[in-house]
Amino acid sequence: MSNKPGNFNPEIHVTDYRKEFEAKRVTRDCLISIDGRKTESLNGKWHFYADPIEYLLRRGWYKESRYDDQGREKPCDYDFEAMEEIKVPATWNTERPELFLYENMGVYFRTFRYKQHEEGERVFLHFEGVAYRAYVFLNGECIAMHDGASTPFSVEVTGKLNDVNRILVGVDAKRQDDRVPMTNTDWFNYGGIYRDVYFVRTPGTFLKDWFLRLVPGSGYSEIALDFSVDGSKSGEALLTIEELGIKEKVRYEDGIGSAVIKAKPVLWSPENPKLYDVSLSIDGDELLDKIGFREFKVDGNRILLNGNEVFMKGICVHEDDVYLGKSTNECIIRETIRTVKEDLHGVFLRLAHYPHTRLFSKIADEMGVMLWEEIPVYWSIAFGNEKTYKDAENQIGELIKRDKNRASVVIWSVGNENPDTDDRFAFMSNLASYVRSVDPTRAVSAACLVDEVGEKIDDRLADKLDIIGVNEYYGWYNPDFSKLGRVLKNSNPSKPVIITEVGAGARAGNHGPSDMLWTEEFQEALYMKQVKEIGACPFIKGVSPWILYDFRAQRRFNHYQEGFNRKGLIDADKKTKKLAFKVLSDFYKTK
Ligand code: GCB
Repeated sequence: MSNKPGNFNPEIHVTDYRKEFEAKRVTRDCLISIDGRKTESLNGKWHFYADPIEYLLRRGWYKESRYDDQGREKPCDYDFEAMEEIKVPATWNTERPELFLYENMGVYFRTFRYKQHEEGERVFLHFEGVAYRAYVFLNGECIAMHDGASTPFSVEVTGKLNDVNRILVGVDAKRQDDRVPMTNTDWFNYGGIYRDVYFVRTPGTFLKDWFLRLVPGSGYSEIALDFSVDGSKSGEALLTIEELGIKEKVRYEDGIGSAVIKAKPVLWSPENPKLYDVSLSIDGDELLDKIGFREFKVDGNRILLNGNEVFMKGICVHEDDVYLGKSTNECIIRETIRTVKEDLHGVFLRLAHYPHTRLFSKIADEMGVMLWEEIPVYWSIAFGNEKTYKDAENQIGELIKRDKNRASVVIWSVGNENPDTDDRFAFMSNLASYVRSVDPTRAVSAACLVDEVGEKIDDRLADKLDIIGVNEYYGWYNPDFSKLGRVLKNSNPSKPVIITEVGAGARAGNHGPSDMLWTEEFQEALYMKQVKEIGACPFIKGVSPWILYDFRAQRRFNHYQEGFNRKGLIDADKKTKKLAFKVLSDFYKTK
């Protein structure tokens, strides 16, 4: 039987309506460098409505076509200007009580003015973070679709702008098993345009991307530069680092240029986070940044920063705030890094489990703390699904593009606590190879699980990593603390190990005997036992306990948790330190 066309109404009967928009996918290849560029903000109040049945896409509301072919007005069900207003950037969950648990599509709308400044200028819309999928429409046309909740994307809109422009963004925050992450996580699934939105103007020929770093193994005496130019095939760029006496002309052909330049920079480190003012210019365009130079490498079981062995005294942190959700700000980031450096005597932060805002690594460069950056290849994602792989690779590709000039970023993590299956092995090995192919100046790692049957650190992925991350919760999920000693004794890794998670839940202010779960005393006692074992193990070269602050999680509902994971050393108020904080701080002070 075939369909009877007369009774088929595309507006209500088509089910694969997303396909045409998926063809507009933007990836890391579209991302442009905004270093030193003047941005024109689109933050502020946008109109917003919840669209769980996706009529924006399904019925083509984005076209705003209000009249039929004969000029008669259609009975339209929308008026974007009449929708209530909501803040951008912000997670909608923290903006409206009724949206607290909303995980579907939310539609954002605003208008903005544009006036050409220069003949031949190009214009790019830029989103720093939209969770999870964004469909972007400009003046009635779909211009972009982007997947990935925590990485930036750009889309060129040259020639598409009027004096007044209508922009609509459909934000789909659904959990799906083929996404990265999938449906099951231990953090809150915030939705919305929760980081900055702006547009930037560039000349017709502009610098699209650049990568500047110390050449590994050059005896700290060479700087390598790679860059790409859009709009012209060949020409000359000028690299200037005045403080180092560098003014180097570099040719580019086919839009690509590279050079290795002799230099003796003061090396960046947490103790001395030296940054240099750097400029790269071509005729009519310039990128500017403050960049630090350092060498981070693994040698046998040792981790070396600028040739000196370091113990990675760290802590994990989520991008989560009681009031702001997954949005954050400079004040919070500065106070986080200050707490780690001054109060905890640490030098390292694991930014779990997805890319945090670009501001974090900028401030970390300046304040001096080393970073582990990660993509949410978390637990059991769809390792056998090619689409999922592409999404993951694009997320880490966008992250590397965004942060590769940050001296503070020393480790790229390709995942967390994944099962040691064949599909996962292939998926994450490919990710590790991809990361190495685009950035040879950092270590590749992942937070792995212990082999609980063999009682040792043994994960097939370790072969593909530079540093083995290990999450262990002996004394908490596994009450048999003595197992940790056996695991460490049975293990003989050929690479440095960082204990990437360890911890216990405690409600701030809940006091009692040290064998009573959820008390600060229990957490304190466990930290004492843990740091003793960890500190004595020769192949453990760092630790980042779970976690600095309590954070919102949708699977934590007991009397003490009340919607929060309580393993923080500091309460969700980001102020109240629990007893265990001092244990870790004392350990780091003397280590
Ligand atoms: C883990 C996960 C982390 C969880 C933590 C916990 O192993 O990597 O995302 O939040 O344990 O508290 O259970």
